[in-house]
Amino acid sequence: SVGNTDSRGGLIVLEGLDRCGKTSQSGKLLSYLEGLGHSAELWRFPDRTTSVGQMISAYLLNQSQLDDHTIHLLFSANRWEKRSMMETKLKAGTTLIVDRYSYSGVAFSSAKGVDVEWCKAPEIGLLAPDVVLFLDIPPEKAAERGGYGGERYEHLEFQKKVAQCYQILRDSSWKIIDGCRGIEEVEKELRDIVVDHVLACKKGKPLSLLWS
Ligand code: NYM
Repeated sequence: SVGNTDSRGGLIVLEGLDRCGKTSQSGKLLSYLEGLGHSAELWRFPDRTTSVGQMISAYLLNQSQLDDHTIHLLFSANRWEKRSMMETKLKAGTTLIVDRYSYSGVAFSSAKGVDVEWCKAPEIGLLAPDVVLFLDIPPEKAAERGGYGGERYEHLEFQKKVAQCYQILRDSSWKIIDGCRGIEEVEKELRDIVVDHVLACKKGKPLSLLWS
């Protein structure tokens, strides 16, 4: 038998405000999936290792100034430069857990006043996530967690605007997760959702493209 040559990995995206717990939960999900014997990798955007990523990093660290549209397109380019590798990995059966994706791109830029449809346009044709896990936490609560790293965007007033912009991006691929609970409780909820989606992908759910 040729086995499941059609089975692919899942594209699992975590989104939310800064300090919502995404990064810790992404790591936990990776260990969990690997423990179950699935092939999985942890990815994040921005990917600061590429030359585009280094320009983004300098901007976030306030070491450079860029026009709002310019930085938006760099964030998008940073996803486009990873698109083919992403598709290759998924088709080879590896599940990708991705810490931030196009929704961060649109939410953070439109929070600065850039038109939402303009923000979405360069994301069209990127791979659509199988599920978006949105860790929902009020901006005030995230700010209380402390440790905003001092990068651009990391202050309460701006995060409130980002929260509103995320709202209008919600669609049927989103799961809204109450991120105010303890780390283990959130982890437990995420595990079941992710496993369901990984299995659906394995069984042949087709890949689709943004925005769909
Ligand atoms: N960010 C992230 C954007 O503004 N646009 C994007 O497309 C992405 C992926 O970068 N405050 C913002 C959100 C974060 C910041 O992300 C850096 P992180 O997860 O802190 O490295």
